[in-house]
Amino acid sequence: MKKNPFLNTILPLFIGFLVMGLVMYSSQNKQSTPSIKETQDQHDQRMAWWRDARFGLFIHWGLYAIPAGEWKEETNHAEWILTTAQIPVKEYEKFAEKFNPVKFNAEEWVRTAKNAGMRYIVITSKHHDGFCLFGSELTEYDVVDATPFKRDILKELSDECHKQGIKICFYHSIMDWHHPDYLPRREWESRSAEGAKFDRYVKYMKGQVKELVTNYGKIGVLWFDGEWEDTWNKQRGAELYHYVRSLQPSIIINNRVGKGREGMSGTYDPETAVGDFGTPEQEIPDTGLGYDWETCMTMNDHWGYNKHDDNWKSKKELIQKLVDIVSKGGNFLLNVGPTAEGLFPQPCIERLRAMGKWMDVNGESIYGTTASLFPDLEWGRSTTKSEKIFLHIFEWPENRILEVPGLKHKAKSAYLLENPGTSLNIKYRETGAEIELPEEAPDPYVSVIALELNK
Ligand code: FHN
Repeated sequence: MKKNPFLNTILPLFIGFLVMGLVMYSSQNKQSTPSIKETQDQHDQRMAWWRDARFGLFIHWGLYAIPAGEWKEETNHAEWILTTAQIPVKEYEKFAEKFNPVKFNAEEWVRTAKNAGMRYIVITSKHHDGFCLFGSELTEYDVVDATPFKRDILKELSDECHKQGIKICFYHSIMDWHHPDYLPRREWESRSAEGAKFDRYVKYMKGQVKELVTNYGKIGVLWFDGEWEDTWNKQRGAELYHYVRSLQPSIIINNRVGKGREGMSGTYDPETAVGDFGTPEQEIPDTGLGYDWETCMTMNDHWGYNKHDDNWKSKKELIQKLVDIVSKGGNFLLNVGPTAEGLFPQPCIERLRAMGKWMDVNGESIYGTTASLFPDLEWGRSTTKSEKIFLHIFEWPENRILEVPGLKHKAKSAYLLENPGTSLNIKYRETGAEIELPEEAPDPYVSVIALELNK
């Protein structure tokens, strides 16, 4: 029987193309990851360790530690040096050949954080420069493939965190100055954007995020950043939030995954924007925010290592900032920028040691506490925990009388947290209470009084 050319060639081809088109359409418009719903109780359970922790270590580390802030005659650069010194990507990539932090010791880093009283570590898995501190299957531009060091830093650090019982968390930048599909380009660079497909970059980024939350065990927080450019939007943020939660349902994600953050204040509307906590940066809000929040801050003026930056905050300042933040119901994420050799700068070690010494004595007034019950206290701050009120005295009153306006709670005992054997006398007044203090403040930075309340 004579073959019908239509039935035997054209129709099958047409059907083939039709099926292929449908498959491609559905994959491009695949339903985003379904939103993960949780009750308030489930949310509170998920946030519990983070709210209890109150204090964490931020680590900004990468190729930028090699120039250490210097470029030609300039000395004020840091993790933004590719952009602030307008270094072409091909030139910046050469830093990778020199990245060999032979003094990096994960056990030492984790122990230093723990001894400082920190309960979690957030380290840059990839900053804006696109360089990965982990071995990624999706790029060669990472510490395993591109450097003489060849070791997976995040693997060593996460293993050590799991071993020492401290949460490991990753900072991951949405903005990527290296990947050819990331847009927009820097306006000064000559690298063509021809052929760049932002959707293909998002696929790459989601692939790396999947590597981070599946290859390194239980992760505490995914700390996104670099979300402010117009190519990123609310829908992509929501999709990424739910995608990450689908991979590790108990993970916590900051509000920089989406577009809800209001600048450096880090505030947002948790009802309408994705993210589990607000992220004030280099600032402490005047009051609590009515939702979970964490202030991130440098110890000097740079996130990444700058060998010339000696503008270190004092031990007293850092301890008082921790207390101020926690008294307003927030967490403190304090940053270290390690050197290219893999060491914490000595001034950081000294400050972390002093904070740890203070936390050894006074940690009970920080961990698992909630915000102060009192409005402004001229002499210091306060935190609360079930049947206790803690009073943090920054300025020891010369007359040895501590006035606590608004204190109505009857305390069955009042004592110096440093010496629970002390018993301080409280007189209740119309407007509050007065506590008689010993002559000398027990702590050079912040002395704490505990009030044990009647049940
Ligand atoms: O551009 C980054 C900066 O380098 C640093 O990582 C801080 C830390 O949160 N975040 C961005 C600036 O808001």
